Amino acid sequence: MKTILITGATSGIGEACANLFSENGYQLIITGRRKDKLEKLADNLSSQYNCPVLALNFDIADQVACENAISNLPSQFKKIDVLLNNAGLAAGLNPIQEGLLSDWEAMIDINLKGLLYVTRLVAPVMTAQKYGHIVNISSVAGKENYANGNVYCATKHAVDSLSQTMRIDLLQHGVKVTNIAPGMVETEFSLVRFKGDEKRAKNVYSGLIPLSAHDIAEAIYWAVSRPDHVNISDIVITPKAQANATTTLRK
Ligand code: 8X3
Repeated sequence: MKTILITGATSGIGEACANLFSENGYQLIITGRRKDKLEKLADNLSSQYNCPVLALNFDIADQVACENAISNLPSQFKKIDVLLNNAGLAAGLNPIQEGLLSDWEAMIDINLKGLLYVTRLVAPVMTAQKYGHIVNISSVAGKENYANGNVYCATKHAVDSLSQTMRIDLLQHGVKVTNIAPGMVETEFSLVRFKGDEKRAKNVYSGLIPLSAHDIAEAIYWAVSRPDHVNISDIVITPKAQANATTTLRK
């Protein structure tokens, strides 16, 4: 049975992937900060798909917590086939001169440092076993820049860059690396970015059909389920009504 470790599995793309990978016979290691949601998801997955699930409740921005959780995995979960670096967030949408330091720090700590902490712990497992697949969730904001996106765009550009360099470093070890760059996906993303302002969050997707988390999960599952000799390097995926990070068609 293959094992996938999914960070930020309690909602959105992470949760959709948890469902899709369990449905396809994987056992899961799911991580998240929200204990209740994480445990509820673990219960649902094991009862619905009858798959082993290990729920690890910690904050990936906390390096010691990452180490405690991931370096002490039960033997059944020690062999990790796929690492899905999904945990991430956008906090605020302000011009650079008005940005909140706490927002910037949250994005740098989770989107970038958290991804690195987890990767640093899991990549040696994969290089030792001489196989594995790391999937990094970046964004169209990692390919382009938009007004007020400043630090969010910077973190996602960094993830895009890391995907490219990880692929080089891990090449000789038989470990594949895929970068996923979604456009507008209707999840908690905008609600988190706008600090719970539901009207503003809803407005982001008004007049168009956004992607669902399941749409992205399907792309990820497709990339991971290619034959061993095939590496999908990068997938940019937007709604039909979005041409790039800043151009949308609304009705
Ligand atoms: C999410 C896509 O365009 O809102 O990363 O930044 S966007």
